[in-house]
Amino acid sequence: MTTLPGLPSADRTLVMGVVNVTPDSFSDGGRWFGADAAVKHGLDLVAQGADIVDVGGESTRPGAQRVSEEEELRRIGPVVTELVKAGVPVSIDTMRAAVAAFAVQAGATLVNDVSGGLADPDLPRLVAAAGAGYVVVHWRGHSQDMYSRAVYADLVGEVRDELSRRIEAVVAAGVDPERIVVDPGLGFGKRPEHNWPLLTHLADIARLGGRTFPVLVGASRKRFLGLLLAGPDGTPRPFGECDGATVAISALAATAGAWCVRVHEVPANADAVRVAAAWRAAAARPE
Ligand code: PMM
Repeated sequence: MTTLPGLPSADRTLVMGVVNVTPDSFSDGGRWFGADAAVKHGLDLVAQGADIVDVGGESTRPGAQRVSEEEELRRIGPVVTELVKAGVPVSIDTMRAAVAAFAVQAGATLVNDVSGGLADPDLPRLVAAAGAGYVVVHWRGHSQDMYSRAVYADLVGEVRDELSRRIEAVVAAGVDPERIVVDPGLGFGKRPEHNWPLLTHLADIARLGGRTFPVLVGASRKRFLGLLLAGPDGTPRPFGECDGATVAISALAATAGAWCVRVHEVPANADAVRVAAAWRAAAARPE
């Protein structure tokens, strides 16, 4: 498995546990809104097997309105600070340079930018100066109007081309290519049916501009899983009941060589990436 400087490494896919310090996130909004609850949740995720904790203060669910920078900082500040103090590898889920600047100053080692540097042009320069890792996510616009842009003639080709252009831009801003992680951005500017071919082409998404980048997969509790598991009357399965499907995706993505899976419920996903590692090792051994 690829090792990124300053980040945990293992001979298996890593598990990133999610702490959304928001009242309205996609799947767990409101549960960890207070700083104390959020810190405790992050520590619990590590105890359950998370390798990295991803802290976010702004919901990106479809239709979500943006929060102010001050409010985002107020939400994530104490959580990042306390988790770093406790020795937890922290990733900051933000599209804002000022929020990332606070977090890396406090000791976060990965900046998870779902806009791939498009939302705030100062963010890539900040990541470069801090020497942090950078998750470059495929994205076509803010959540209010994300589906209007979900039109593709050649889905995998367009996602690869757009990711390549974002990588060129962030490298031009000074980001070390060795510290870049790519992410197909499941659900971001994607209709439910778009997510599946991206999942089955992770190796193609990893190979961009002559390099192979580590890949992060964020399928956890997303709407396309709820739709897959809809009841007989077509009602989507609620988010909280999609963890089994998330675990299946983690096993498959890890078997396909994903660097990391971003999940809300850690224990079964931590098992799944270990199963996948054993599977890959056995497949690589001669009989
Ligand atoms: N998805 C969400 C938030 N952050 N970050 C990355 N890198 N990849 C993702 O797919 C991703 C992300 C939205 O999910 P949530 O609001 O349910 O946590």
